[in-house]
Amino acid sequence: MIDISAEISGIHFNSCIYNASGPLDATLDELNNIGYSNACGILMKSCTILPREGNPEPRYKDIDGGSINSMGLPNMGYKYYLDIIPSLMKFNKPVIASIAGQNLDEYKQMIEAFNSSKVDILEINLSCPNIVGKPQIGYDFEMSEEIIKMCREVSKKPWGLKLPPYFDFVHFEQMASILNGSKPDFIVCINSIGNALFIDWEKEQVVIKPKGGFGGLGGKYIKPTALANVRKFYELLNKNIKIIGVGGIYTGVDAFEFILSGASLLQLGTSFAQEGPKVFQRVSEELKSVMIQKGYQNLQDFKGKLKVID
Ligand code: RRO
Repeated sequence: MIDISAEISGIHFNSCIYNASGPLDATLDELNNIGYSNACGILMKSCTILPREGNPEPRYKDIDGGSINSMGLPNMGYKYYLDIIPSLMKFNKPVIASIAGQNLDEYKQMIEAFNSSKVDILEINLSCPNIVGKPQIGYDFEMSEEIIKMCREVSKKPWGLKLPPYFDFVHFEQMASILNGSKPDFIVCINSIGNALFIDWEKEQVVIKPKGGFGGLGGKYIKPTALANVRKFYELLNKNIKIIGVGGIYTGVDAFEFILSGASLLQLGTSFAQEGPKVFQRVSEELKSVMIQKGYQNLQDFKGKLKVID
C-alpha cells in the first residue's frame, strides 16, 4: 500500500494534497465541493474583519501557462467562516482558516476569534499582492516579525504563514531567522508572484481591470520559483517547521518534485481553478504512480532528499 498521508502538529491528513486559499473556497457551497472531493483538507478563502466585494471585474484570467489575478480579497468576513466551521466538520478532514488582517490588531482579533472555534489550523496570510496602496507584509521584515511574534503568543491552534516568493538569498536568511525564533508549525510557499503583467497582443490590452492590468501570477510559470522557495527554506529552517508547497502543481511529477525539495504537504491553486475538484484525486493517483515506479512507500522515503551535483 502506498501511503501519502501527512501530519502537522498532531493533525492528521489522509493524503498530502488539498486546495490553496483563493480559488473556489469563499462560500459554504464551494467549500462543500472541496469537502466532497479527494482533497485531504478544506482551506477557506483568506478572510478580513468585514466582508469585501474585492476589486472590479475582470479580475481573474486563465492564460496558457497559468493564471493572473487581482481579486482584491473578496470574502464574506471572518464571522461567516467562523459560523460555517461546524458544518464543514462532517467531512472529517482538517478545516483550515486563512486570515488576512490589514494591521496587527486585525490579525490578533481574528486569531482570538478562531481560537474559540473548532477550526483545526490557522494559515496567516502575509502575502496578498492585490490590495491597492498596501504592500505585501512578507516583504517588510520588521512588520512581519511583529505579526509573527504576536501569532506565537496568541494562537492556541497550530498555525503557519503564507509567504510571498523571495528571490534573494539574503531575504531568505532574514525571514528564516525570524521564523526559527518564533517557531510557527508550518509555512506555505508561495503565494502568487505579485504584480505580473499579461497582455492580449491582438487587442493591445491588458487582461484584467484592477491596477492597470498588474496581478498575481500563478500556475506553470511559477513552479521553479515555488520549488526554489520550498528548497531554500528547507535548508534554512529548523526541521520541526513544516513546509507546504504551492505554485504550479498540475501533475504527480510536479507533486513529487515539491516533496523531494522538502515539502510535507501540497496545495493546488490554479490547477484547481482550471480543472475543478476532480484534480485532487488525479494528482494524488499520479503521485502514487510515480512512487510505485521509484519503489517508495511513503513520503518520508524521499522528502527533502533532492540531490545536488558535486
Ligand atoms: O484575493 C486576492 O487578490 C489574492 C490574495 Br488574498 C492572495 O493572497 N493571493 C492572490 O494571488 N490573490
